[in-house]
Amino acid sequence: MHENQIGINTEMGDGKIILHLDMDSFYASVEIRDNPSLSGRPVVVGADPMHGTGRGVVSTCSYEARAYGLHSGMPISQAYHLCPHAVFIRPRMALYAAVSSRIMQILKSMTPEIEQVSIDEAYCDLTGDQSYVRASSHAEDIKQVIREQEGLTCSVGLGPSRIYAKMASEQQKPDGCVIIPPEDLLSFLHPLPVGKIPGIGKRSVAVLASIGILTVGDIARCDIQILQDLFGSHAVRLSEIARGLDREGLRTSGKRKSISREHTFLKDSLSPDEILSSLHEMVLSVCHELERRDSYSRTIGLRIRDSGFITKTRSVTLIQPTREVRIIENAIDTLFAEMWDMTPVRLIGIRVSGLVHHDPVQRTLFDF
Ligand code: TTP
Ligand code: MG
Repeated sequence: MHENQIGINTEMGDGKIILHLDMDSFYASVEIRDNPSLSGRPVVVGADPMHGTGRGVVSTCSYEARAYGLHSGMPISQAYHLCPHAVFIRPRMALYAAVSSRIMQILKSMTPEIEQVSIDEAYCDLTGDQSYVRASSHAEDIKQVIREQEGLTCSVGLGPSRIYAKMASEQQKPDGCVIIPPEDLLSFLHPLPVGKIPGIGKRSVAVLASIGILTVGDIARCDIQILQDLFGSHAVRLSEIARGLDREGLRTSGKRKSISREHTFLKDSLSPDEILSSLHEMVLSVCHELERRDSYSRTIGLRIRDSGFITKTRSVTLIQPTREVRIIENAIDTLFAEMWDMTPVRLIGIRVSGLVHHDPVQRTLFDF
């Protein structure tokens, strides 16, 4: 391995880059896409208004309808009175579900890891892009593919945690793309009204307003004891969010974050040749999988378990993500030389993580 292939990546530290994506007026946009004569008109998807006597609610409505004060959850009769000339459509759930699953497939094919949280909303981990410049061009690519393949717009936000990414994506709807790197986090957060924090509903907004707390910045400066009296066990997290300290990533099992292989010897092995040839087979298999997923790995790990079931693991982080057999093999050989203490080996395993989805070299050369 080239000496400079090993090293801790200092460009990003441990900072996550999380993307939140939310389709714009989702059900209504699908209806408009399938019937372009509706474009530009107030469109309401929901219960039958029955000329103002209908029961049930608005599922969603186009942004043109929102200009009349209509919104999701509003009684359909009220929506009818506010905007009688709107086009009222019954929901076609099977259609929206099919569109949703194609959009999630696009996200899965374009990012190493996604967490779908509703029919039209998902988080993706773009940490592997290593910089907000690269991640934002990645985000624009995603928006473009969804537009081209599905004829729909979405809004995305990028930030150092899932909650900041979500707050960012909501900032510029529809068709927005808001990037909040850590250095801009406090100036983004502090002027926002407290109700912009997901989970802070109307009641909490009113309680906070009653003691003069109107903005996220006011929460950040508020004594934690006061927040504790109001929000109990949620106070600490709320305060951290307001102070820009939250770093929560995706809530997934992490299955797609790494690829691993392991092998247990029939008889504990003392032969470096046998151990290394088994490791090299695993490297080949991992590289095939990386290729199949169109991914590259930044962190290469080795695990050795001895006959007494003591397990040691160690990893190296490469400067450039790779799926080259030679580079990964060299990293494994180096780790093995460092870790093996010549005692019998029961099990060995390798794990590649820090997966990114694009060719890092091409990105560096052509995109920036
Ligand atoms: P949202 O993403 O909350 O709303 P939206 O996509 O319609 O509009 P926005 O541009 O503000 O994101 O919800 C996604 C879909 O879920 C929405 O199109 C319809 C459905 N939905 C309901 O059926 N009832 C509701 O109360 C809400 C909020 C959404
Ligand atoms: Mg939406």
